Amino acid sequence: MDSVVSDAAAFGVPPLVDTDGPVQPWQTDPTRAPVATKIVVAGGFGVGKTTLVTAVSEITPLQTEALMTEASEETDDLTATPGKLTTTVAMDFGRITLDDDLVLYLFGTPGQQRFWFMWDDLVRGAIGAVVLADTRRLKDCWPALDYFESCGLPYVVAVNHFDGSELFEAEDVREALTIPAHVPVMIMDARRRISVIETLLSLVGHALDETPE
Ligand SMILES: Nc1nc2c(ncn2[C@@H]2O[C@H](COP(=O)(O)OP(=O)(O)OP(=O)(O)O)[C@@H](O)[C@H]2O)c(=O)[nH]1
Ligand SMILES: [Mg+2]
Repeated sequence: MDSVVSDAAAFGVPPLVDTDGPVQPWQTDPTRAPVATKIVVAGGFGVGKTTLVTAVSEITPLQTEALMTEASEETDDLTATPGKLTTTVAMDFGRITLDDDLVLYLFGTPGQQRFWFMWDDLVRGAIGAVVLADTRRLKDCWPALDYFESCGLPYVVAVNHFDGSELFEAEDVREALTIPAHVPVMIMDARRRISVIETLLSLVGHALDETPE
């Protein structure tokens, strides 16, 4: 399996001033104290986690994509994403600054079941998670929902609407997945920056609501 780690340095503590991406006010002004938070992006295989992190990151995202070969044909169902050539084998990492001082570090999980052992490490210190879902294969997000329910991490459900698939109302998805009423469920597009930002803002708001004073 050929694997590519595009920026191994980002596995460590992210530098305050990155070598790429626009310089943010909090990086150069010592009087500003940005609020840095960690957010996890989870969901089933090929649902769009890497796409989401890439669409919104202001730095070149770290990606750990490996080419998929015929060897994984029997385990990885590509029916819904025939154009998919690679899969995440460790994590995605990106960063976005919202409202000048709120810095979100995004950690995308690998979708394949054989890499789920990494989740415990990836979620450590996170304020919340985005669970991506595809209405053509809703059950693929059950393990992520179960995981965040059982560890008590606040999460939102973001339905990544793929072109050509039937468009459902958020409330229909809530009912199908039996998501509790207080958990936000939204229809979004992981390829569109503005749509991803709306999803992240919803998660931050929800995490604040859930966090005891
Ligand atoms: N049409 C459409 N295609 C999408 C969308 N989101 C992702 N894709 C495509 O679907 C495929 C899957 O995207 P990835 O972002 O690699 O999915 P992933 O969840 O990171 O996959 P794993 O890491 O392998 O679990 C890619 O070929 C994307 O180009 C979407 O909203 N609409
Ligand atoms: Mg991925």
